[in-house]
Order: sequence, then structure tokens, then C-alpha cells
Amino acid sequence: MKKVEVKGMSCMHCVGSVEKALSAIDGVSDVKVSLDDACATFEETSPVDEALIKETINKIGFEAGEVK
Ligand SMILES: [Cu+2]
Repeated sequence: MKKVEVKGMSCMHCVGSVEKALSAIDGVSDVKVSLDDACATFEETSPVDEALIKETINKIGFEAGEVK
């Protein structure tokens, strides 16, 4: 399981946006976003570029931290 910090989420709509955007990336599955913990977790079904994860989050208006 991978985890990425997502800053700037304020409500369940934000959570939904992040979930949808990350789920649309090839190789990413089982996305779970936590508003309380300000992070998203996901499984990789094939190798995913961490930069793409961050870029996707930033592009929809949030701030991505480290992918761990
Ligand atoms: Cu929101």
C-alpha cells in the first residue's frame, strides 16, 4: 500500500475529487482518501510514477506531500 499526504481538503467533495482523480490513473486501485488524516492510500496494480500522483493532486487544486 502506498500513502500520499494531501493538503487543502476541507469537505467530502474534496475527498471525492481526489478519489476520482487518483482512481483514473493507470495502475492505481483501491483509493481511499481520509479528510481527517489529510492523506490518500492506494494499491498499485502496476508501477506508478510518484511524480504523476503528485501532479494529479496538485492539478485539481490540492497540495501533495511525499508518496510513501
Ligand atoms: Cu471540499
